[in-house]
Amino acid sequence: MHKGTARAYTNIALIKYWGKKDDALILPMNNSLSLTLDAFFTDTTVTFDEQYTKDVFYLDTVLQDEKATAKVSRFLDLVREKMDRPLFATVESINHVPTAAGLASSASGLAALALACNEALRLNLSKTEVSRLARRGSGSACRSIFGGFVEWEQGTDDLSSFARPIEADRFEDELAMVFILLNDKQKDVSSRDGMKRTVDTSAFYPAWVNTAGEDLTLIKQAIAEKSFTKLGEVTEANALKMHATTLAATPPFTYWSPESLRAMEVVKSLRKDGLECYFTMDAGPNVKVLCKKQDRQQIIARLTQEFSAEQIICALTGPDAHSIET
Ligand code: 2P0
Repeated sequence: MHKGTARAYTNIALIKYWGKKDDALILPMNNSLSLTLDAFFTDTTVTFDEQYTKDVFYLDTVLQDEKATAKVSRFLDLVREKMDRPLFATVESINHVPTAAGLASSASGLAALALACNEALRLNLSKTEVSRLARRGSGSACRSIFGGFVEWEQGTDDLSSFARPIEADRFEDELAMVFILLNDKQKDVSSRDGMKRTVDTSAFYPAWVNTAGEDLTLIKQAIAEKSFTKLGEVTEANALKMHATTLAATPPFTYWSPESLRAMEVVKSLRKDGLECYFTMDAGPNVKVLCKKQDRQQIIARLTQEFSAEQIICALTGPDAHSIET
């Protein structure tokens, strides 16, 4: 029996990953840059055993159906390529995400699974190699191997596409991300399908690719200068640009709901009142608010005047993914 357990934290991109140049290898069209967060994480135990006759997957102690298990099996196949004698596995994942938050994250999930496999099989992969492996499961998972600010270098092939931490002289410790939870329903268009449709059909997509590099340069300057204003402005603009590409896709779609727009307006009004904060959004209606850690209580207080307290969750910067002794 070969058993390993690992914990990985979710991450939110400030410069988004949006579109692949290689669907099979999950190579992105542009570099992305994220902040790893402490509030949401996944603990995964994987056990490979000679006795097993198939892969089995439990999520939050519930046995998963064939479809969910097949996804895990496809990832395990990549790991089995590294084994002399391939074995089936049991995967047990616990998502430490507030219930009904709609934030079950493939990033923390696949990052924890990749690292747990490394532990179980004593593969002795470097963090870079674990990041590459996690990327094959879900692109954004490669960033969850590291804490703090993380850049995913797009690369040109399987070897050169991985994430690495960005040295920021502890600037990341001055930040917080406040989540406004607006909808916990399954989304209509998955991020995987949404980005593919956008790459294939959106007239705005070339503009996204052409300007992603500039946005990355600007945000790295902001980090180097520890300029919160610059960091926030680039973050917000980049998110808006990503979401603009979906409106020009065929058929068009958006992840925004009326409540998302309301939340964005609230963020703008907080800013007008001198509480500096900026929004970002991903492949769903929830709005995430980037702010200074020292301002977070005031911002939470203002947001709870507009939304219910259960809808507001605050995260600080999170650490590297790590193995857990069982
Ligand atoms: C991101 N998203 O950078 C972007 C912004 C969603 C919007 O990474 O197909 O689940 O498994 O590589 O990683 C979500 O996409 O997609 C994502 P796959 P993934 O965080």
